Amino acid sequence: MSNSKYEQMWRDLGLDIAAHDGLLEVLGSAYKDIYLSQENRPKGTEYLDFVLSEIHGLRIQELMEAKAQGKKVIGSFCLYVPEELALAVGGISVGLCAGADVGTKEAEKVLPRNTCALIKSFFGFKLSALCPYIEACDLVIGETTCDGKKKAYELFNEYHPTFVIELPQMKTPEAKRLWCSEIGRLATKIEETSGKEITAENLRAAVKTVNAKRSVLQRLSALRKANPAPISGRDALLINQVQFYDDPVRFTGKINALCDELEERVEKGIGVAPADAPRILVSGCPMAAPNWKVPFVIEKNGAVIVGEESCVGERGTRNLVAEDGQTRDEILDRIAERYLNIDCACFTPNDERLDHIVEMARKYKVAGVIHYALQFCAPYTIEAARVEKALARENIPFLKLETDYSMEDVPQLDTRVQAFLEILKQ
Ligand code: BJ8
Repeated sequence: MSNSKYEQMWRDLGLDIAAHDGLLEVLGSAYKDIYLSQENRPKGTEYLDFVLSEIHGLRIQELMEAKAQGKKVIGSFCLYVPEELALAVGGISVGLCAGADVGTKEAEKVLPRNTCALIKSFFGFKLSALCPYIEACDLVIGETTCDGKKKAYELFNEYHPTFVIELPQMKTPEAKRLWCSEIGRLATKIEETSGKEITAENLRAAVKTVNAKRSVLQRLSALRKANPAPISGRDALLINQVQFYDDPVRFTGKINALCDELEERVEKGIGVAPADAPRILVSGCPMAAPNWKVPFVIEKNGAVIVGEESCVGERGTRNLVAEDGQTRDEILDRIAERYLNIDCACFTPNDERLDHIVEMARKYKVAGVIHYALQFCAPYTIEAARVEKALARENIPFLKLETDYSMEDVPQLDTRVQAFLEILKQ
């Protein structure tokens, strides 16, 4: 993944070149072990290999070229931040990665050790000058989801311009009104940052672009109902991760072509795993790139992941923005409505999430659900108890994992996943 032709660009962005080279090396070898070692991958996954090989290269170059033309790059760490607004002003929306522990040491100089790995990761990337996406961002949008994130943004703002929107924690009519006004406040901020007006016309076009991207991800999900599964969970996760970085129109085209190929596979009964491989639904915290640890452990033990109830998965793609808004304000309201439907564990009550997990378990005909939560993530670790009960009522086997981004617990995860898969086979 390292490529010296981009070194000047990385220097200009202020990256720590030696540490960044080390990161690319580790990423490259993890990718080889976890992705390139898979057998019988669909040919369309070559797009993913290319994107990953150029993730800090060509894509960053594209961002820098766009910035040179006066376009703005807007970053975020959460699914509640609508990417349509940045697109409407001709900007680029980037879902910032927070899936590696390379900057943990630096992060822990500022944040308590018992902070979740995702928060330490984005802080660490910034403090260690390792992420060209963060450095390319003109503005980062934070949100009041969990306590850890919301307090971390106050500190993050001291290092990088950060604008925080208030996300309510309940879905009452009052909360909906607050959220609509927050989306309006964000729209104004993006207009100020870009020097461009958000109009009904450019917003409508942005909604169409993002809806098309989410529709193709829905198509991908539907194809995974097939048995044998036509694509691995690892590759499906990677597709869901890449959607946050790549150009949305290019991404939609490439994944549509990949889905055509998967459709053929389904017709011919070609799969990535045997038809009797245990089918698993993974549910819980988002797996931001390059966090591939748990899916690798699950699939290398002979199971196949057929769905992700996660922000990097179906939680982020199941809803589209209604396209019937006429005026700028109406379209902003439709956007607010769509995003408030997301069922993050930061909300209370959050019964929709329980319903969605059961619905997905049935839809993808899974043998069991593996709940994945990051250590110190109160919303998901606590909500896991309700998930377990909801699944027990339906007699769906459940395994709860709590982990972080280090590799130290891989043998332990391996043993627990193997034992769970044994039970599923009985
Ligand atoms: S919409 S899941 S992306 S908040 S893992 S930082 S919750 S302590 S990531 Fe999230 Fe938005 Fe919700 Fe999705 Fe806090 Fe938990 Fe850490 Fe988390």
